[in-house]
Amino acid sequence: MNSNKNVACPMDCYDACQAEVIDDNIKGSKNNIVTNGKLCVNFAQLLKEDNLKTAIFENKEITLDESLKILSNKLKSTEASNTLFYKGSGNLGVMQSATKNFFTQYGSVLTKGSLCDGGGGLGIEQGRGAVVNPPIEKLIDSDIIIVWGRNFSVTSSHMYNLVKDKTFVTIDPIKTDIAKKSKIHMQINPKTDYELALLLSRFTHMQDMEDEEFLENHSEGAEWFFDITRNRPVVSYEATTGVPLSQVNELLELVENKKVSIVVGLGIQKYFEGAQIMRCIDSFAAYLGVHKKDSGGVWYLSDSSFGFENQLKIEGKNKKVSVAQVDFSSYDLVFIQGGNPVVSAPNTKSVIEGLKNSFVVCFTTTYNDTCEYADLVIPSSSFLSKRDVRLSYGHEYKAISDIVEEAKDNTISEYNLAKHLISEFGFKELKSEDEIIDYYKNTTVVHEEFESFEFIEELDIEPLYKHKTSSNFYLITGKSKNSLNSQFTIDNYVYLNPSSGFKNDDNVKITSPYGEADFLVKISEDIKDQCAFFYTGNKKTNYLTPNKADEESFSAMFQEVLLEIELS
Ligand SMILES: Nc1nc2c(c(=O)[nH]1)N[C@H]1C(S)=C(S)[C@@H](COP(=O)(O)OP(=O)(O)OC[C@H]3O[C@@H](n4cnc5c(=O)[nH]c(N)nc54)[C@H](O)[C@@H]3O)O[C@H]1N2
Ligand SMILES: Nc1nc2c(c(=O)[nH]1)N[C@H]1C(S)=C(S)[C@@H](COP(=O)(O)OP(=O)(O)OC[C@H]3O[C@@H](n4cnc5c(=O)[nH]c(N)nc54)[C@H](O)[C@@H]3O)O[C@H]1N2
Ligand code: SF4
Ligand SMILES: [Mo]
Repeated sequence: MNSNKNVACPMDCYDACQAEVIDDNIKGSKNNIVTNGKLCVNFAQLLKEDNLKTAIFENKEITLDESLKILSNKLKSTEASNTLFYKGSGNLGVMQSATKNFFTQYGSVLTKGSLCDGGGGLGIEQGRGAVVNPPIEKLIDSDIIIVWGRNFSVTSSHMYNLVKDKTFVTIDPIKTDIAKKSKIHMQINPKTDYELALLLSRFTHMQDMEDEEFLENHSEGAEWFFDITRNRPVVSYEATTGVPLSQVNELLELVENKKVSIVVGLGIQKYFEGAQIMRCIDSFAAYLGVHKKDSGGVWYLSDSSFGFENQLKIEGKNKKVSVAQVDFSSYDLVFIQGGNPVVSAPNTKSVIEGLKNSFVVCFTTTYNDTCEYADLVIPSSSFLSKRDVRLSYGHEYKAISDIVEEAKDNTISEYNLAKHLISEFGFKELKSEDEIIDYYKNTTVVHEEFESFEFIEELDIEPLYKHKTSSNFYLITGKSKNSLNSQFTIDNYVYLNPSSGFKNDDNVKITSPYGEADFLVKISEDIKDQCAFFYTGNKKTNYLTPNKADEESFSAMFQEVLLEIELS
């Protein structure tokens, strides 16, 4: 391995770690303040992955060249508008979108929305114009960190390390690692976060803690927002949110005259009205005056490419379909890159049925669950053999990747595949790799604060509890320390509270309006009663989830569902 070279962790993770090769070993960089010399277990697992060594066509091993010919011929003989380009987030380097450039020019259908952060992102955009996190220094300079629907110490372990001595408050139905480290844990009922945000705003007003200067000079609609908070008697929130008023008082006492940060995660927005819910939380933050202070602020999964011009983008008139609702069977050819929709997309049964009825190309580093349904598998080169730049959705530092290992035979990078196809079809060429990488390396985005905050002024959210029967369970999913979405060490259990009446190792059948699947039970006090918890990557969970788009952002809403559980 070449020494003194950079390696960016390619994985979909807030931390976007920078590594470097030292004496033939890959080590976390000490110069990157977030990475701070350490990498995680998932990085170690990534290095040990059994990457594809040959291409596969109709279950037979073939060479890379043969696979590229089959792909070109198939694309030439298929109507472009009957093809779909589907990109997952297995590698988040900027060079990954080279192929999207080709498929845009070719005329494929593309996807819109997200399986991840789309709803919440839209909510922030509606209030502040763009989804941008404050500089990480402001998090480090705060006194109190409210962790809202995010498993902060697990899903961004490096960001957590920078602030681990702060006082934490966690709002989560599950007793997560960070909840156990918190001074207050509000074990909230699922999909009631907007109610808690309204209640907290009401208490903020009752205790004269609102930021009058911000409300007068930097915002619009605060009175309308405050009106919504007054719609209901204060005590009625206790039953619906499951959060005692005493804890609400405790939180406000804790934050009074303190520098406050709120780190919001996916958990609050895996629902139909995810954007409205996020906007309520951001509005509470605005009301309390968390924005525009020297320290503190609100963090979410920011738009990591904000302020950069996409060097691989090309304008096209391509049709776009919601990624949550993709019907793979309606295309003659489906090209899947860096994704594993058989496990990660909602409604596994319809995903599999769809894939069985289309010509499926998987462009991937490893033979994943989706490859089982592929006609053609093209091996992507390892991240160690690709030049790239990794931007972060957690903080403002970028990571750089040089080539530290020669690409394995019969593998190809995303950039080279795109270049090859573009030349085959005589399309407009890509910029050179040097030019693209230099642009991202040399461009610094200066943080600009939003001008004015727009409060949410109307609310229309249908709570899940309204339709929940006493035998129903809420579906909750969250990331695991030992896996990265569907990659690495997968846990297929359903986790239930002891009050569920089930016991360890029970075989249960779980049913939802969208499908059913069998699971083995693990009992845990950490799970709130009436919740069924599954780690992300569980091979069965998405048999239960709706392949429908949320209200406004075309994104998935994995938790907009109620479950029935019985012994099987
Ligand atoms: N180790 C590891 N790290 C990862 C990943 C991984 O797979 N493994 N995945 C990466 C990716 S792709 C992403 S997007 C990020 C996401 O990272 P996070 O934002 O932390 O997302 P999740 O773990 O999905 O969910 C966060 C929390 O929301 C809680 N929750 C669920 N429903 C509700 C609710 O209604 N209200 C509230 N208040 N909380 C709720 C869950 O219990 C969970 O603890 O993590 C990244 N980092
Ligand atoms: N029920 C439920 N479902 C969820 C979630 C949840 O919390 N609960 N989380 C959602 C979230 S936040 C996300 S982000 C999505 C993630 O969903 P996906 O984007 O589908 O991610 P993975 O399932 O991890 O699959 C990534 C694949 O990319 C491949 N890969 C890795 N590196 C490269 C590379 O360099 N090049 C190429 N071509 N391929 C590569 C790997 O082999 C791996 O199989 O899942 C979503 N699905
Ligand atoms: S913490 Fe995240 S970015 Fe850092 S090495 Fe692990 S997976 Fe990669
Ligand atoms: Mo994600």
